[in-house]
Amino acid sequence: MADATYRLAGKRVYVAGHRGMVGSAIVRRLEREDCTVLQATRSELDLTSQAAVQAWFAANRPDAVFLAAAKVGGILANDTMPADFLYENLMIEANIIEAAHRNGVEKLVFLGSSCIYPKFARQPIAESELLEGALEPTNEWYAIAKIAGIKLCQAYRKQHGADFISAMPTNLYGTGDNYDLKTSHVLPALVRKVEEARAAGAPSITLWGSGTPLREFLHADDCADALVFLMRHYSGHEHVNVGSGAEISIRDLAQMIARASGYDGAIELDPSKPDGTPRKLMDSAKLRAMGWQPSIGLEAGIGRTLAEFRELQAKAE
Ligand code: GFB
Repeated sequence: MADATYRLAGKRVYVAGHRGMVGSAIVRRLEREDCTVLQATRSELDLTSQAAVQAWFAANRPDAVFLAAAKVGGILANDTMPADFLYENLMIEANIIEAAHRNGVEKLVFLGSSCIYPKFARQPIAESELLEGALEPTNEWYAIAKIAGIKLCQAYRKQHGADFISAMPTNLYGTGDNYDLKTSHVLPALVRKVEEARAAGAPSITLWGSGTPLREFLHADDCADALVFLMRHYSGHEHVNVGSGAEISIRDLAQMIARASGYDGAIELDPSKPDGTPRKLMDSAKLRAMGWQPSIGLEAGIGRTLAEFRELQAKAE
């Protein structure tokens, strides 16, 4: 285990984005630490307003920050709302990082995404692949904003000695995910498609694209655990990959979800929808070497997600 570089005990810890999937997982994880968690809802604090963010930091004086607030979405949302993904994410991260610096925040963890890497990055993707090639066009807007966030942390570290670090999680899923088929990521979309097809006795479900892209999935609770680990144990210029190390094709993922759900219909393809990056497996050796590893396997995570989706459906009825 790496030496602790930052102690959370007795600290005021702001979780930006506490209503989101990762932010809410961080809040649950921090219940096990002896710290005070600070949160602000969207109506209390508009993170795209520089003045509002400065005022909130001056009034609330956090010691540490998890920057998990972001405009996020799946491949189609990224591809159809490029201005929102670029503008909102740049504003949120620039405002929070500058306010954290001005108000003496001791430690900040910025949350990025594996889409920061080139479309055809060498696999598994090491941290050193950043800016080595052209980005995947469907999500370059989001990727550019997240790369800017990494660079902001590095710049404040270099110029001001701020202990701001960046973590790059792989494709995430988990409690509180977005199940809207137009804007969601693939795993919650397939959970919804399979469950609805089973309930309706439908003969098939349809996947976007070719079904051949490979993705690596990590449960948001594992991600939150890794982020708390990094806040405590890592202080460095380079960002750190946070992955599970296991990859699966989209078609195999659909089959795994169908099996878990008890759905035996056919799986069809809609080639008019984009595939995105062909393969996105991160090399998380750096994090593993520090002593962290995930604890929720994909089958167990899908089981939990199906149960949570069924609960949501039951509540809605
Ligand atoms: O999860 P996803 O939207 O994001 O799509 P990315 C992953 C793959 O699943 C793509 C396919 O090849 C999709 O075409 N897919 C199949 C589907 N059926 C579906 C479906 O019903 N819904 C969705 N959403 N996909 C995102 C980036 O890329 O990943 C973000 O756009 C971010 O910026 C995020 O980085 C982690 O992995 O392709």
